Amino acid sequence: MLIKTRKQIHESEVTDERHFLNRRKLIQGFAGVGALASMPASALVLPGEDNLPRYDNPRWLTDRFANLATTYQAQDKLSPYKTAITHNNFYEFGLDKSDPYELAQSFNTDPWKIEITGEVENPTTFYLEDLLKMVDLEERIYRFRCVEAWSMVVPWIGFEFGKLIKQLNPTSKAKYVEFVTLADEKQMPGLRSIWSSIDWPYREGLRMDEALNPLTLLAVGLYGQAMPPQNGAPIRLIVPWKYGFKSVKSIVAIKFRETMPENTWRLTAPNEYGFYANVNPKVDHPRWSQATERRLPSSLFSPNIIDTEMFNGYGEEVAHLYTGMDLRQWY
Ligand SMILES: Nc1nc2c(c(=O)[nH]1)N[C@H]1C(S)=C(S)[C@@H](COP(=O)(O)O)O[C@H]1N2
Ligand SMILES: [Mo]
Repeated sequence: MLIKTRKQIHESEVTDERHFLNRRKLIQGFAGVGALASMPASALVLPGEDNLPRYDNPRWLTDRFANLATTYQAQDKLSPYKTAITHNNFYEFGLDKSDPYELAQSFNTDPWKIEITGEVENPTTFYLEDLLKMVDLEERIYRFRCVEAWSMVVPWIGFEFGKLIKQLNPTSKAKYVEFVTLADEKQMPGLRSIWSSIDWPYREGLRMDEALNPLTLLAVGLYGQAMPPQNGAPIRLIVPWKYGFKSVKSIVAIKFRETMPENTWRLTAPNEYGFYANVNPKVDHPRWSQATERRLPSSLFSPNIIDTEMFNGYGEEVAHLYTGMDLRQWY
């Protein structure tokens, strides 16, 4: 079954999550009194641990975050908020894990347009604000496993991509979906770097049945807040059973296609990264094992190594998509 509802949060699971849970308690405290809608957002801004930034804008978005249902919850302990917003891969802002946090804070993402093109009844360019009026937001706590063998557990806010697809009416020729990230040299120092061998913009793709799978999320927030720039503001894909590079950030175009799209990491190193990129402990990366992962936070003295699960533990929901496929060949 897909939908597992949060019963009760145990204090022991969440000691690191002060911001998130303080906020949640606040929100629950106001639920039912009708006071929340009229409160200024700043009243919910809590002082951050280590003065970490918070992301409570834009209001038209975060106003919708009150009383969201948690519709899916990994049993794992959440990663610290600090880890989620400071340990990032977003090559448009640089190659180091700390670059996106350090260099993306002034990234301008409102207003934001998304172009819907290709094999679809009415190709349209939407303002994100209008696109989000078509869907309900929910919170989902997913494991997130990077191909580099580290992982996190993050509470995302977003909506099921499949529910949007159905409203966009793709044609019968639509067999794949391609996603394209913004490529703006003025705002993204990584695009100007002479060290970058990437053919921008960053692109990714899914097969149609993968895109329609109920686990596939378009996320606009995390930890009860708007998506931080370093995590792919204002809207990104989350495909929890695949390696993190499939979860493309800062999406400006979604194209329905008859043919399999290219994806950035496969273009860059085709013998190392494929199109499917399903988390698979039995198929190693040519340069390292994928049998285990470092669950962040991880340090030299406390590496926190755990076994990697097939499909990142989401086999019940997605294994049927790949029956009859040799996942060693289709890596
Ligand atoms: N546009 C874009 N999307 C991207 C990337 C990137 O460099 N550019 N990196 C990917 C990789 S390799 C990972 S592991 C995740 C990281 O997401 P996070 O920084 O929110 O943890 O984003 C993915 N999406
Ligand atoms: Mo990654």
